[in-house]
Amino acid sequence: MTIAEPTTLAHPTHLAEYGTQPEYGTAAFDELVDWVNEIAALTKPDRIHWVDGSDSERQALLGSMVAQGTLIKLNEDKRPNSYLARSGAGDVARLESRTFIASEHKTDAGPTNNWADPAEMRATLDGVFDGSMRGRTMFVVPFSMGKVGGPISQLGVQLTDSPYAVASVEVMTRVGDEITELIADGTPWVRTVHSVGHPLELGEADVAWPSNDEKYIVHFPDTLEVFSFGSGYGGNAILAKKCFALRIASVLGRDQGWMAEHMLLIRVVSPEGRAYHVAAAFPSACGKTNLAMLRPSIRGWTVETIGDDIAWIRPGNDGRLYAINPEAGFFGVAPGTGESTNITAVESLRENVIFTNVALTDDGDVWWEGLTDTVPDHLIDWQGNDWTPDSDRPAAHPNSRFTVSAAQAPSISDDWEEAVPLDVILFGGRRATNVPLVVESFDWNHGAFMGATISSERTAAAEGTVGELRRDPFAMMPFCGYNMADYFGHWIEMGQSAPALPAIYQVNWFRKGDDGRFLWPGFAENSRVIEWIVRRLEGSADAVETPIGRVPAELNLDGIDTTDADLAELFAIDPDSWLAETDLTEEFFKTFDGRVPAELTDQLAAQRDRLQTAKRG
Ligand code: GTP
Ligand code: SPV
Ligand code: MN
Repeated sequence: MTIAEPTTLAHPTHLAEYGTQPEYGTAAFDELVDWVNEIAALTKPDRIHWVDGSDSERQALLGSMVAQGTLIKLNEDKRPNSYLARSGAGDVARLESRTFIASEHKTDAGPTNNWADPAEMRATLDGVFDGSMRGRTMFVVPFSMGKVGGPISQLGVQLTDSPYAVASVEVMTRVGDEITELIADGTPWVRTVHSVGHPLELGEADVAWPSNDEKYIVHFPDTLEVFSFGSGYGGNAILAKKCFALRIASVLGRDQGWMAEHMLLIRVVSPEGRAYHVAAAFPSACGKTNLAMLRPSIRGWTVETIGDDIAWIRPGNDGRLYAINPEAGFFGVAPGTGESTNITAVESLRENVIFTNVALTDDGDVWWEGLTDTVPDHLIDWQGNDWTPDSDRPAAHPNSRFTVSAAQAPSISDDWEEAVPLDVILFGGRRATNVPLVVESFDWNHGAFMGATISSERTAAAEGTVGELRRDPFAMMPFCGYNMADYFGHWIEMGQSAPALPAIYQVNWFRKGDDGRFLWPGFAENSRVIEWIVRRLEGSADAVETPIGRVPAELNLDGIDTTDADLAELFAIDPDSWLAETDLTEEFFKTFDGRVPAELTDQLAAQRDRLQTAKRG
């Protein structure tokens, strides 16, 4: 295995023959060119490269990053066409504290977002972006979220000085000339600008992972623009993902009567061959990719993957809600993804993958905690240091990730790019206590209340103390582009706009016993919960009413050794802790200054009544 030495060339020759500006000669295309030139005048790159999305261009781009030292090419025999990137230690996750909603009015951002005055923020950004691309190439990346030309799809363009971001956006979205053509024809598009914020002086050598200590991830919801500065990592740099497909799209959805959600999307097929579509909102690193690739442990059931992170949902003419996965790839959490937990993901990663911040094996392959039961004797850790099982730190960063095209998952649906009618919506989070394995809502508004009251233990997907419990309504706390209380209201309204609504359930795979062990085996066994839900839809499974919703009268436990005691603990509902939780929800709702819809405060009051009745016994 050879690791290329970083060169001092800012512009490796690999890309020289690519990147010329196309010509369309329409007013709409001129508008794009004017914007590109305007951003270039501000950021002052050495060169502008229009990305055409071709395979040969991609290979040249990857080659330039290997020459530069940003990517390490993995062993071609073990992991064909795959690469490892190592980010700087200060650039490893989303930064919620540096994420801003610059809406005209502060109340339109709401108490759960960092608001910035748009005029002041524009002045700040003009300062930090001034000359920020000096010595670098600015790439113009036209992309489509949803299949190109699809009825629910949206277009965007990302300008970036990060070839790593370009290579990632190419996997996560659809990139290419056919998008530029649609833009030239007048299809609306969203403007996104990204700089790692590390300009190069003439002759200055580049570093493997350029970034800046100062970071801004800024959304202008009123003008549908995104500006991201200083980070090259994940959602901070792949602007089509959280910035556009959730924060900006949630605003479009509010205004146009649809929904942008942090949800996976699957098709469940029962042993009788009936298909059901399930969307599930879990906070970051709480099991979406795992459930999206579920390989049921119970006989006769299959699950097909449609999406693993984001769903765009619209009412159809038949009164049902239809969903698409707007993305084209998976940016998945590596640690904990292994043969025993998510074999489908492991099989999806055999080739054509960009790994970030995982460990490198001595034979030029990758490894992370949980990939295999046996731990290699020696590794190079995510920061490039020697590592052995005695080392007192993880070999892979807890938020290390893989970037791979969705089509490569063996479980992907044949028609995964089409919209599917939703039968079920799940809400979940990481809750060591209180929240049962599964609870059925009484109706849409009660289900929306479940979504609005999700709390979850923090993960490594963003900065903050891992394990600390925090509110994450609808798993959208970091991703809602407007006032969260108005978003609650939008959910209530959507419930009135579609008469044939999906059923809503709350799930929790993460409840622990007093001894700290997970009470539920999780992963493939989560299919048992899905089975009960499907049988409820079909009317053949029974439920028991509790103060917080309905729980299974019986769950299929054939073939697993969950004890009766564990099962009782998994479903235990303690009125006192739930009343305490209800008080906290009331406090949380109060932070919205009366903007929380009455339907949800009514749900809160009704739940409190039911809990008090239960307590009196
Ligand atoms: P984002 O990409 O950040 O939005 O995360 P995600 O929700 O897609 O998370 P993912 O499925 O990648 O899971 C993250 C972690 O949760 C991994 O370490 C998994 O091993 C763990 N996990 C997923 N499902 C289960 C489960 O059923 N039980 C337990 N105990 N852990 C799980
Ligand atoms: C998440 O944090 O929910 C992710 C990863 O899906 S990122 O794209 O970095 O936001
Ligand atoms: Mn996510």
